[in-house]
Order: sequence, then C-alpha cells, then structure tokens
Amino acid sequence: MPERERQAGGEVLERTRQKTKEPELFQVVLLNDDYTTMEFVVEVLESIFNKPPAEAFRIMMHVHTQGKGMCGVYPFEIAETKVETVHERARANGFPLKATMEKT
Ligand code: TYC
Repeated sequence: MPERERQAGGEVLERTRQKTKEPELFQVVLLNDDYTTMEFVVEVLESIFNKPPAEAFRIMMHVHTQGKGMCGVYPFEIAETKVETVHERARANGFPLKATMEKT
C-alpha cells in the first residue's frame, strides 16, 4: 500500500476544492538604444503598457540613462504578447527598440 494511503487508513483522500496555482509573473523590460526617439518610447509606454504620460516619461528617461527599465509585470502569455507588440510597432516605425521578459 502506498505510504499516503496507509497514513490515511487505507482511504484515498481527495481534494474537495480545486487547488489553483498562482500564475508565474514576468517583468517586461525595455532596453535603451541610440536610434529610437524618446517620443516613440513614451508613446509605446502609454499605449502598450497603459502608463499615464508623466510615468511613461519617467520610465523612458530611466531606460535612457540606466540602459534598461521595467515597464510592467504580467503572466507569461501576456508578457510575451507585450514584447511582440513592442517589436512589431518598432519595426513598423523603423526603430530598433527591443524589449525582453524576466521571471520575477
Ligand atoms: N536613447 C534614445 C535617444 O537618445 C531614447 C530611448 C529611450 C531609446 C529608451 C530606447 O528604450 C529606450 N533617442
């Protein structure tokens, strides 16, 4: 008899409520480059990451001076889609802007 059944007196104990797992969260990180305009980065932060204008400007300046900066924390598939959307929007506008995701 498996140990878990022996300890339960031969009965198989089942969960009565569903055990839900918290989704793993990922930071989306924006990277600095020399060619993307500040205006475009602010626009990306406002439209893709829903940042208010002053916050978008602050994050853009942080990335510009520090090399990279966090723009949001999301479950895996949402983070992945945000990164793809940044790359598509950048490519469509002729900018080399890059974003990555990091597990929190
Ligand atoms: N460094 C860019 C410039 O001077 C601005 C910039 C900021 C680019 C943030 C990318 O993620 C970035 N035009």
